[in-house]
Amino acid sequence: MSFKVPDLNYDYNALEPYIDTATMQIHHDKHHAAYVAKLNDAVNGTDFAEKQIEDILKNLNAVPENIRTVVRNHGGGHFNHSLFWKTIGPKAGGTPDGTVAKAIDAAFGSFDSFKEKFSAAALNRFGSGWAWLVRDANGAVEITSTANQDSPLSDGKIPVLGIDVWEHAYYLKYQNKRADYIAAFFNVINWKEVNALYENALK
Ligand code: MN3
Repeated sequence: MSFKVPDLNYDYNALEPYIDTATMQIHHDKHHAAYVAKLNDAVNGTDFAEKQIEDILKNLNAVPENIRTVVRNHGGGHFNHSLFWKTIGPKAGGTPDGTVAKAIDAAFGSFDSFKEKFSAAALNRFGSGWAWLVRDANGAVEITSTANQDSPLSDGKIPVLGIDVWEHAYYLKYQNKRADYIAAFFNVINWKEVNALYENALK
């Protein structure tokens, strides 16, 4: 058994004009595939090849030291991107509803306040990384940011939404204008899926 890049549930061009076709194709077929290939190379022949990526990232200290950094980077890349493809989509955006909407209001006061803080976390991540909406075991949400491909799972948090702010996620269309990409991202957030991730984690 080995890790695999999940198929997209929509076409490469489905997120136009917010995320362009070429970026989707390269990001999914090349970048994500490279994380998976390097992860598989690292865990090949070990017990970790049979584990869930979530479980591996929750306890990186259990990974042998000689492959730990590779698993952290490329396993994180695999998990983070798998979540990313699911939580964006066509005919999406707008505002959340369901349980996650209530948690957002409780934590930030309003959706607009959440949007402002999430955007700031994404904009202010220096270099490559992610901004996240995460939840804890009690269902409370907060905004975090990680460098490189580090996953909130490794910090004991459950990610329910993430924005990739590596330049490969936006540079073809937005060049240096990361803020414009972040603003556009809100038009492709699949809140139904975010809510499902939030609620599944409650079980
Ligand atoms: Mn990426």
